[in-house]
Amino acid sequence: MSIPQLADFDRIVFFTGAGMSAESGVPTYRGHGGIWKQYDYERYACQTAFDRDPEGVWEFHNYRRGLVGACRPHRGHDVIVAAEQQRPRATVVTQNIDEMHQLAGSTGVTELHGSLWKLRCEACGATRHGYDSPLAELHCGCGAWWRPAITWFGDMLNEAAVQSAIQQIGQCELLVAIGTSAVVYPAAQLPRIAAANGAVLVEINPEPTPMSSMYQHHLRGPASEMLLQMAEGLELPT
Ligand code: BV8
Ligand code: ZN
Repeated sequence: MSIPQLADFDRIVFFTGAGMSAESGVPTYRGHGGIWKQYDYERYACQTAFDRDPEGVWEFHNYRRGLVGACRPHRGHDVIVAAEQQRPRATVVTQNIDEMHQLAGSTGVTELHGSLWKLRCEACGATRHGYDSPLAELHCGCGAWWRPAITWFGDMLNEAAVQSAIQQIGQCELLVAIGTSAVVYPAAQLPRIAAANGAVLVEINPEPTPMSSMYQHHLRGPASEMLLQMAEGLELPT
């Protein structure tokens, strides 16, 4: 079966996971070099840990800011930006918190799990979006700890983000899932909506996933190369 070409579709959703950022140098969560192999999320990346040991959680999240802050988008991100600019409606629904899509120039990004670069104060409701790495001032002006505005395990997802994702995925003609292991819910089940609506589904991942059987096309390789194979007819930045 020939590889679907982005230029042949008007409404496209790119559904991305950590594997989309792997070639940028951002560690994935699972598999080889996965960050959960080095750091137990129950100690460093969940509300209970934050309530018990905010310093430890901030030490880990400043470490992540340092890691991610040194990373840059790759050619696959450029393909997605070109599709956004040259197709009537191409958007990104991402599970990632690294803002690599935005750094590449994507403007239609829905973050299902928040952002490493966003903060919120649970005491006064203040929010902050900045790229300080490390974050030096760990307390909000009201004196409470800043909390990374990330959806940790056990957190409810941001309802507006989920509803927006469902709307985009429900209307797309092509869904391209890139670099996700499809094991974390409720995000993992969102592509099912596109399948139910008869969209064309492409899975870009060197490995199969529990959701692979739902996809008509499986591009078993790295995101940058596989996205370039879908980009005939798109003008890419030099
Ligand atoms: C929720 C941000 C309601 C955080 C993440 C018990 C208690 C509480 C909850 C649960 C529970 N049991 C189950 C749950 C639900 C839980 C869940 O699904 N757990 C799973 C593990 C079973 N979900 C939740 O907790 C969610 N909230 O359900 O709220 C609730 C509340 C209370 C109680 C019950 C229910 C919140 C989930 C969000 C967690 N936050 N990230 C942070 O970063 O610190 S999860 C994290 O993993 C990512 O955000 C992502 O969403 C998720 C999956 O990761 P992937 O992106 O897929 O990355 P991964 O490393 O796994 O895979 C990389 C893939 O890329 C691989 O397939 C690899 O082959 C591929 N790849 C590698 N290189 C490349 C490549 N592909 C292409 N190119 C390459 N070069
Ligand atoms: Zn505050």
